[in-house]
Amino acid sequence: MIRIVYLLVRPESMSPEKFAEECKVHYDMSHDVPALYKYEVRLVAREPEDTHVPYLNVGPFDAVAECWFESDEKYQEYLESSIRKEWFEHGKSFIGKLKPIITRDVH
Ligand code: 3ML
Repeated sequence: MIRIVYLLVRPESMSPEKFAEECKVHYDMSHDVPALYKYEVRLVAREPEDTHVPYLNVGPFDAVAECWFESDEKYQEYLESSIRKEWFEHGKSFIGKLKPIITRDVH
């Protein structure tokens, strides 16, 4: 499984409420994107700093998302799809900045 995590920052001019609404629209749209096995987007609710190990300050960001793909072939199919391109157009309308992180299994 290919899994890509994203940190999302809302545009400076957009309210948190509008950003939350657009995240929901983006989540609903994800169901029509071919070869995307799963998409999740979650709003940042709190960022506790009282960690048991030294705190890493990252951000600020407003949401965390993840895309799952079953294989490299499916990922290619996703990239080539016109519905995926429309989805990204919607992304451009509410994502101010994006930090992608391609993750891999521990073993
Ligand atoms: C890549 C993506 C990260 C995310 O949250 O949504 C997708 C598509 C997009 O950026 O519009």
